[in-house]
Amino acid sequence: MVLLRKLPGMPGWPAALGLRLPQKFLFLLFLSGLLTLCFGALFLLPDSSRFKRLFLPRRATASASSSSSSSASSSSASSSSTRDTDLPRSPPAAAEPRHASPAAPRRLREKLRTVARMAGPPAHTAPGSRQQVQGGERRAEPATGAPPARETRAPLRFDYERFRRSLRHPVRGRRPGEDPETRARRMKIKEMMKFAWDNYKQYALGKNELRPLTKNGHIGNMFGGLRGATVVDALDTLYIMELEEEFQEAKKWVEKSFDLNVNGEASLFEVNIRYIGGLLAAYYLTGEEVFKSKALELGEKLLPAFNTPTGIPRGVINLGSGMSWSWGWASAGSSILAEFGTLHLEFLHLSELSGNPVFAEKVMNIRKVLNRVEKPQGLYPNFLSPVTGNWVQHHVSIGGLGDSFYEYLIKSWLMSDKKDSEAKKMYDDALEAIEKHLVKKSAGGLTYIAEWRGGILDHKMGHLACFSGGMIALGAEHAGQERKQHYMDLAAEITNTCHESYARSDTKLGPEAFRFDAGTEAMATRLSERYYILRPEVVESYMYMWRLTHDPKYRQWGWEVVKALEKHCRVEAGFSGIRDVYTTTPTHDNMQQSFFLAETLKYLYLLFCEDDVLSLDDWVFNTEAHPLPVNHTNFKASVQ
Ligand code: DMJ
Repeated sequence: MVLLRKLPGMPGWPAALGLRLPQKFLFLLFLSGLLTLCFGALFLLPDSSRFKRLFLPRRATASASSSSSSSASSSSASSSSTRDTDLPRSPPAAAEPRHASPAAPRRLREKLRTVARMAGPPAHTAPGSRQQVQGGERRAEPATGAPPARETRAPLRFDYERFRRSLRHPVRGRRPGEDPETRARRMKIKEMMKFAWDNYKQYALGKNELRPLTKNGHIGNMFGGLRGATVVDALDTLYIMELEEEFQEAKKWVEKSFDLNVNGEASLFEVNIRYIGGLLAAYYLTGEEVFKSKALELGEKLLPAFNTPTGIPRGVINLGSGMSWSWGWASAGSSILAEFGTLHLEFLHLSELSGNPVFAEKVMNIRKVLNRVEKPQGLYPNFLSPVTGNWVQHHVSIGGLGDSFYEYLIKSWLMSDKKDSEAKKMYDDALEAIEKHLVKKSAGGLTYIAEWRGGILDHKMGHLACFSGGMIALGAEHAGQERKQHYMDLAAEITNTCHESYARSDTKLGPEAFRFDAGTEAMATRLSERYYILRPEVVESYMYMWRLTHDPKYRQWGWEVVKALEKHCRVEAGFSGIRDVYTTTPTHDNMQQSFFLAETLKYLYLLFCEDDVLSLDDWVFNTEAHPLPVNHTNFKASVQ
């Protein structure tokens, strides 16, 4: 229209053509139609068209190309043009992740060469997702036309039989003669698992968790409309404990009722560790295809969360629409270290089983971003911006918000059959910095790991941080000769401190967090930190310490936990968390957490098994205690 404006002293050009008023009107009508046609044609041009790139705003196209690229971090062009105001706001109903601490607002081994090797022969990468820019907010939508993993599989398949033959130990052990007491204790734990499962099945099958007091089910808002968290979390424990009938019940539910076509906001982290981890483990243990195909299908649904300028995924994803958000409580739209840092093990297996490298590429990119960013004093803060790739806040913790990131570094190395030397180095460096800045000894001689806020120490340890005894012992096995004993000692000291947090309570169960200040040692000082929700971390460390030292005190300590669970947490219809560990008549929270079946009971059971049951030579446990095989590559055979 600017072109048609009459310039002073010059006739307008329709007038210059000597047209009358009706003719002028018709001419203008024709011209505007022509313009509309030309402009519309631009949008019909294929994505790659140079014209489209010339006319459309740079940011939208950049994000489209960055998301389809396997290495999102390299799309820094798009990140530099994206302002913070483009950050998604969290949806009002977004839930907190269960691993978050209550005080905080609840909580390339051989580089890409190895990824390619682990992910199998080159398969074509699924076309990436497109990002939608809506009302100033960037939201991810599912890859339009992205074929599911099954269709992108290379013409090779995972040879399950060959994989099983490669294991160094029978999965459920050889069962040599053993002392009757150990056997009886193991059988007791098996009975507890059966009791927990039977009650879930009777009152809550298909819901996510059992409410054992009110005898009904709980759905919650962590899993984006997915159901059956307890079923999927329990599968491998039922299998390992040889609860055959119960395992078949759980399998049948997965086959018949596990619906992945849901529409709701899920925690990327929780869906990955519980559902993908649980399904993968069930597949590797049994070879049942249904577990593999469900894991791959669900894995595809998580991919849009990675469509950010850096490739660091956001914490919340709508499994139906593929839109993703950061948690509302995470400062400045940041992503959480323990969440985006706890995808590596599962995603490598998704690539291995599908033949589609996209999963491995996503997590290798996370590592690339983490390696690039500067670490204050060598430490990894808990909040990182998925837009800039920089830390948002300097809060460091080996408990909630940080915990399983460190666990996945050492386990990535172990799972790669000790080839992923980059992960090992990252773990070694991180542990060195943690030891230097966070590890302290109390006046009473208890070793603990404090939290760090921009250089100021908070002398508290969360129950979640108690997994670290086991992790440090696992890593110590592979430290140089001179460091090995040092780390074994550190692991034993931390495990002892966590045991003290149990021993000093009236119930002999530990609080959610305990402190070392104002004369307090290994006890909760705040009312809000006195609860116990059937968490596994302390018995997890007992299990590793037992396997790596065979010191009988760890079995003894584990048995004390069994007795305490029976006394204070067992109710008429299942097991329940308690609200205060410092009273012998605690009230119950009416929740049987799915991780009680996945982790707490599994680690207790393994504590009373021979070492060849789920041998550490063959398996690594994901952070939800789902076993994933170590030596898992090179099991491809031609499709018949
Ligand atoms: C589990 O879901 C996992 O262990 C996670 O890493 C954090 N903690 C809970 C159980 O406490």
